[in-house]
Amino acid sequence: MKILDMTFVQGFIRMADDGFRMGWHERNGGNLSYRIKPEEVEMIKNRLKHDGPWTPIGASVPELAGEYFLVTGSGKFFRDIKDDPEATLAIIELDEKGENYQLKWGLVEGGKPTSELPSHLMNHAVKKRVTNGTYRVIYHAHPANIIALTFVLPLEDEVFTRELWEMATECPVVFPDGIGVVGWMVPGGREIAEATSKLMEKYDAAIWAHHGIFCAGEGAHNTFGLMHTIEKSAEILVKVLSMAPQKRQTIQPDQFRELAKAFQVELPERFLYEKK
Ligand code: 2HA
Ligand code: ZN
Repeated sequence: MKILDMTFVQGFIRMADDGFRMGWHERNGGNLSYRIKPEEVEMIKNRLKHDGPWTPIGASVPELAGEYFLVTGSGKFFRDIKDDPEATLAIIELDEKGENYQLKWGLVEGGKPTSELPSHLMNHAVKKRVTNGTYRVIYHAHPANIIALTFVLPLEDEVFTRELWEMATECPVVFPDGIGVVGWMVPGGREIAEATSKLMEKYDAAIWAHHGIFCAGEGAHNTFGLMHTIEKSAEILVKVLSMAPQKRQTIQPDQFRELAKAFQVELPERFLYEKK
């Protein structure tokens, strides 16, 4: 089957283009990856190359040995993905140790997989384990309001989670486990990948201070929806903080507990602290 006709490729391209049109991907900002299902690999096998060099990932992910990923290319612009997927995207295979990758398709004008490949793959490894393989998408974007909040809120999981939950009633239902935050770090390497993947043990979203956010999910639709919900809530918080230093009224801890009961989600009590 033609690679570009595959449903997972179409969903990936649409998600990337939606993200661009949301304003989350200036220039080459952001990156996206999908862990391809074995039956999907089977359907495109005859259209893949198998003779390229093996290149170090920059991390070790034995849990993902032999798996295939569709990823955005390093330095490629999200703006171009829809018009030129074969030059901006790549399909890679990992070796039997999970330490090297081989290019199987894409990047026809040259290039490498995303500069954040270590973070993507380490997050995939964690999510594959903790979700029993159901999560397949990792998405990194640069949404302005989330980034803005990392300059004014304490960089604590509890504070970001609670403040974003308060901004829209649907938030605790969409991300009941909360959101993690890492302080500023150099992007692209193993260290930030380790910090992020540790947060992915507990959360589906991890904010990088003064940089952006990673979201994880089952498919393109849900993962985009999570990013969208978090950024929308961050936008409301930015507006509220711009209007007044203090909220006049907000959703209270007991109201979150009522919501949890009604929507059958568990909201960890550490996010429902009493404020002074
Ligand atoms: O330029 O977003 O974090 C791609 C990135 C790096
Ligand atoms: Zn980035």
